[in-house]
Amino acid sequence: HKLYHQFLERKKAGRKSFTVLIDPDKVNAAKIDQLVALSIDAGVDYFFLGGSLVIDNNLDECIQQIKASCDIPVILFPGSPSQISKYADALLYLSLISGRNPELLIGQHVISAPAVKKSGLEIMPTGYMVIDGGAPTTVSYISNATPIPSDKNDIAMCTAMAGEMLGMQLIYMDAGSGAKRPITETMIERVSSQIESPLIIGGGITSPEKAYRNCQSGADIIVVGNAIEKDTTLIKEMSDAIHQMNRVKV
Ligand code: 1GP
Repeated sequence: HKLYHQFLERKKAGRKSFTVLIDPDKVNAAKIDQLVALSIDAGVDYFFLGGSLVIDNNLDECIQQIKASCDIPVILFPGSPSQISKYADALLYLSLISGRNPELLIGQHVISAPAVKKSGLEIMPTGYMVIDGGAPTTVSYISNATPIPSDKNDIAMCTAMAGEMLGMQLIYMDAGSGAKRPITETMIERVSSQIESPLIIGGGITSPEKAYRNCQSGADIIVVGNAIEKDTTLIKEMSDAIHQMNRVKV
């Protein structure tokens, strides 16, 4: 449990981490090279790899290419059980605890359990919570589950608490890729005050200021995908803003 141990150590030290989300369907080899070079330069902590759809089925190649040029850990963030690759370092083993779709709570896990176990990946049990991002996102549509309304802070808090007590080692609150409204700082504060597990926040984060405020509110790991696809200079700006928190503490 190498990476999870690192998450915990960082949380204990109040250190914040920045994750770049790469959707294998949206990148080609040249784009991966560019993203990796910029991420090394910016001091990015992790890569998450995954998407809701699998169009090209190039996950293995994508990860091998990343691994060939850097040692930033690659963590799978799968939209479905088919998105598993032994070349990654770890797997966010997601249960959609904000929804009431049994397939995404436990059904798909049962079907894919032998394959997941055989992969040898570090498994990170993750309570995945989709929060309403202002307009239907791919994840809210595909999951066939109602997201938590963006102003229902107590529902989010109780969901995260229940997930943690059920044994989830991470809580990931996601407004969905390209969300119009990212998760509010009030919700992040409320949830982070009641859980001890590392808290991952993503979905619709487009500015370094928002990333910084999320960290101040209790987020441990910030995930950005969409905004970076549009403007790669944001990698460095986001990374600096998030790691700024670490310097303040020291
Ligand atoms: C989506 O949390 C991630 O699952 C990141 O969202 O693409 O909007 O940054 P964005």
